[in-house]
Amino acid sequence: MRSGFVAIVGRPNAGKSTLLNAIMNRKLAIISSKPQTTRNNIMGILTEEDSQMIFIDTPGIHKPHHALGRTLNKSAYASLADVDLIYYMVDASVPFGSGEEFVLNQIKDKSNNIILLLNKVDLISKDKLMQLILQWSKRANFIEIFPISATEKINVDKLLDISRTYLPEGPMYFDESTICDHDENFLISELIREKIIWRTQEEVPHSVAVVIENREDTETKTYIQALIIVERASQKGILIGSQGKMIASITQDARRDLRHILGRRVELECYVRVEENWRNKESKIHQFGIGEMDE
Ligand SMILES: Nc1nc2c(ncn2[C@@H]2O[C@H](COP(=O)(O)OP(=O)(O)OP(=O)(O)O)[C@@H](O)[C@H]2O)c(=O)[nH]1
Ligand SMILES: [Mg+2]
Repeated sequence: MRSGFVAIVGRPNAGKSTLLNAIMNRKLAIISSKPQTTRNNIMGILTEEDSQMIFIDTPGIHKPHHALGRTLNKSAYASLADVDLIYYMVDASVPFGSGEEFVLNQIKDKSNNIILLLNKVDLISKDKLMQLILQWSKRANFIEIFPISATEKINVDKLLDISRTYLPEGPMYFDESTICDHDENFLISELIREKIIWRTQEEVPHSVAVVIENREDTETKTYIQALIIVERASQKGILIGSQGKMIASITQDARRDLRHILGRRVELECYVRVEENWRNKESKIHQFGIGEMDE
């Protein structure tokens, strides 16, 4: 059988997590229109008749302003080591600039097996796409340049077919029932964080961490207590909202999703705590489950 690892890397907001979910046909990673949504490498393991492909979604590579940002970049770079294939994803709907150039320079010499994914082609014209393909083909030696749309699932199956041909003959790395390297509580905390990102603006989405404090499963129900950590008292105020309306809405959004994903009734309680400046404290970042655990 053919098997191997495929890292999905690129700038924040390119659509990496959307692609992982599209490939896996289920939600393993959270998505938002705001940059720096993903904070951990997330493996999606796709086992088929005669192949096993392990996709690694990574945090967007960016210019860091905190210890947190450095941790995110480090995870993305770590994914590049020992993979068989790299998907370098760019957002085809935004112009090429210094941020992209920086990422390109970090990646282009890391492997001979880089597929450039021009994502969000649903947003651009055919002419524009032709132009982009020409421009990108001069920037580095990609083994393929692939226009895709992760949301519309344009060319995703074709991408998988071609990717398989670049993987070596190899073993099954995971048994076929394993689809992700994180446990259910990770997904639960991430879904809560997603709802917070969706409902808040500016610095708040970036200042939030979520930790599952307690979980109990009975015959019919799952009880979850989640701790939401923010950096400042003002952010705590925003998250709770007047008369607790904001936290109630977030809790309700998350509970709806969790009920669907866990397939059972869910009771969710969320608390908010201030941890001053946690994004600059390595020990807190680690404690909140961010970054690669074996580093
Ligand atoms: N129109 C369009 N939007 C897309 C496509 N793929 C992703 N998006 C949107 O782009 C935004 C970012 O998607 P994500 O998947 O969260 O991006 P990411 O690369 O994982 O971002 P980080 O985790 O911050 O690095 C979301 O609003 C997606 O819905 C696409 O093919 N077409
Ligand atoms: Mg992401």
